[in-house]
Amino acid sequence: MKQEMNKRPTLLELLRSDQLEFLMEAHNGLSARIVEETGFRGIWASSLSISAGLGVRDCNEASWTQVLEVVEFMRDAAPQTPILVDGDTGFGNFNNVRRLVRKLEQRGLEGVCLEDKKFPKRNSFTSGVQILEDPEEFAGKIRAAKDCQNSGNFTVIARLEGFIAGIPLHDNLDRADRYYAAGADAILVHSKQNTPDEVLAFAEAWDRPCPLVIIPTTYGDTPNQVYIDAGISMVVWANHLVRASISAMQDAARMIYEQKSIKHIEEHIAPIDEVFRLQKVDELNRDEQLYTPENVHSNNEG
Ligand code: SPV
Ligand code: MG
Repeated sequence: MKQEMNKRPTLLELLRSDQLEFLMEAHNGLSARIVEETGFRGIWASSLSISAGLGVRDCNEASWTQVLEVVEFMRDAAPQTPILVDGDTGFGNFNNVRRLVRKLEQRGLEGVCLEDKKFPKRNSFTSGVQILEDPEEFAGKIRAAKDCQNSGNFTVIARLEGFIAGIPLHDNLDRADRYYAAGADAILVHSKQNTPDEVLAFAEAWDRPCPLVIIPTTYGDTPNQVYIDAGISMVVWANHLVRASISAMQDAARMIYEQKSIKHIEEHIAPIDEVFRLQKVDELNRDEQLYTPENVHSNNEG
């Protein structure tokens, strides 16, 4: 049977669309499928959430090949939705970046976001010193990523961590200019303030024809119209599904632990059939009719 046509938009199309676009975080195959069926047009494969799901810190404790395994499951589980992989610093120098890009493309991922910190990085919201990469070194990583991609649609986003590290606007603009010149398809400007002031100041000063992406985790009460008016192209909701799952799992575990029973938990959790639906067990049941000897045999006889 013919493969279904690939209908998903590309990340580049989302970045260049004339509306504000949203990427929703996912961290494994299950959450990616839920994001897709909810209707989001793109997925953010968050390093924080993938790390949390693996039970480790977001400091490159999971290796890049372990991340690759996770995003491959996500790819398969959400075949109609483009995935932007949070590639941290690229796990090394330009050469590690090249290998990452090639492997992501081979596994059907549409893009990577690389941040201008030193490897190993630490999550932007954790306390402790944030060490920035030399801007020319980082520009070389962006250039290497763009030079080695096979598909014209593969998207490389350069993420500015300057505000996170405490450097001023003009230094961030200088860095962004170099990354744009190196071929970045978009600039992600990150801030940990509880107002959008830093990213709005950046957007106001940014005059290159290169889309802007933001992660408004700490200033999430800002109306979307503010971003639209500022010319921002894409918003990343970066960690909300892993946080939702943490709360849900803690509540269920506590209830069962305290009651020493599962009698009252059913009304609080998804039914088993919902697990099977999300796993597409019905598809397997259907295909068993086609491919297993006992069914082929009885079908032929019938
Ligand atoms: C992530 O989701 O892993 C991110 C965004 O990189 S942040 O946690 O804000 O650094
Ligand atoms: Mg991250």
